Amino acid sequence: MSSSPSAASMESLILQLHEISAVKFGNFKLKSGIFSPIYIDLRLIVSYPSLLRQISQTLVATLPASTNYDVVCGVPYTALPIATCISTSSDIPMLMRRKEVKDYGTAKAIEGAFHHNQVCLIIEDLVTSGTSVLETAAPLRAAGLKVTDAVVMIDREQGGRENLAENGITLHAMVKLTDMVRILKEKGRVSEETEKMVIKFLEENRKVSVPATAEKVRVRLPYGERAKMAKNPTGKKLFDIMVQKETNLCLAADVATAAELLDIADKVGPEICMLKTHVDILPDFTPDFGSKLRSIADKHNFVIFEDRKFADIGNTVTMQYEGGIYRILEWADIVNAHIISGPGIVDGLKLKGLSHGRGLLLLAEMSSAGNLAKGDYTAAAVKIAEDHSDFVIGFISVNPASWPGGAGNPSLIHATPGVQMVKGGDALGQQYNTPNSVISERGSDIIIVGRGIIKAANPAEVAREYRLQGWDAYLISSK
Ligand code: 5BU
Repeated sequence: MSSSPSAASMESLILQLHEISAVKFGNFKLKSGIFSPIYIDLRLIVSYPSLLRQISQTLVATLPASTNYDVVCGVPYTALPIATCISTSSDIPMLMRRKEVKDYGTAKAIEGAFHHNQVCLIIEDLVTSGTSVLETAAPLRAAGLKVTDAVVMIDREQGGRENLAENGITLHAMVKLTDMVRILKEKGRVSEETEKMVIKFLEENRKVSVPATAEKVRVRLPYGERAKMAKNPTGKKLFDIMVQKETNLCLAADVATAAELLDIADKVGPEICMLKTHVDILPDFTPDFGSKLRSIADKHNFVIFEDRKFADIGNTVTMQYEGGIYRILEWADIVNAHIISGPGIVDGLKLKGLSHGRGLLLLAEMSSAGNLAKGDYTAAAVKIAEDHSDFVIGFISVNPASWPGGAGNPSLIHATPGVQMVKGGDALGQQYNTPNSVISERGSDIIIVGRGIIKAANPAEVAREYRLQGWDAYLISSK
């Protein structure tokens, strides 16, 4: 049970925050880019344990008694110690959201034990636009948790409450910025002039909007809705197939011969939305391979993805795509490319592929240990995809929920390799996550499974099991 914090305890807290210089007056640039006459840095509170304890108690008391929650999660980093205090003193378990996922292959977006449909209270130190709360809510929701309330120490009254309400989150604030400044003035800590400057600033900056990228991750749209948004015909077809066949499984058909590949494609075909090839590993490749695979793809309604990983300059990839022995352009609906050579590679592939209705996946992340596709590199892939969304249908990703702004534009698809029923890896750096982790925790759309299926005694049966696990994970993580 909670009761509203008393005016006296609130005043005392505010004065203490001012005393430790967690609240400063001057001219400061905020995270959102605007300049403010007041700056609040609550990171300092970890140095004052008694203040930290009082703040945590007051935050809990701020919540209406009717607020229900099973777990708490602090927005990293400042609110983490506050959430920890609340967790230990209220005996409510805590979760942690990873802000930077250093090793995309093994790390989870959410740490801690939880169940599907549990309610998670978000704890934050300061809310301006509400973006940080939304960035924490997105992976929690993607993991199947419910997020309905957030409690914050200070509400800057700059649109955060409204932005969060639009996303189904009620904001409870310990104190509003104007009330805080008024109390500081009443207690002789700041001048009337300073108070007026702060009020004027707030009036001029009533609404700080949420960046478009943060908004896009709020809701995981159903594949069917995303099919309508896709600009590329193959991207649209892929989403449509996923809905029709209730599958987000891609088979990585890394078998020894073309004959075996055609055989497994026919057997596993009913379970998959996409079949991935490495055509250059087939010793018995013949020019009619493409047309034979195409007829199996048409029979079972899946798309063909040649995992060619183009990486050269634009002019060279046009020839590699169309020519040589393999004539990939003729039979592969989808190919992929590294962006190491810059956006010219997309222009080159598009020159050949677009008129054939083909699509391209960009390698934004990789599944292997120690790979270099992360951070700015991943962000560059996102930018190139946005600039070429008529041809780029999405990404090879490993943990899109952890990207700044989350999985991003819903018209683009995420396909993730490195999937098996149990976590682990191989001797050569491959790292595996489970279908549920990939789809519901990491926010991807398609699981790419190779050895997990092809080495099984009965690949079709095991593929069915992967399909069901992948589809279940999709159902629980979308609304
Ligand atoms: P596995 O047998 O499930 O480990 O096969 C994974 C497949 O996905 C294999 O064909 C790889 O070439 C491919 N792959 C990958 O594993 N990791 C990546 O980052 C990319 C592709 Br891109």
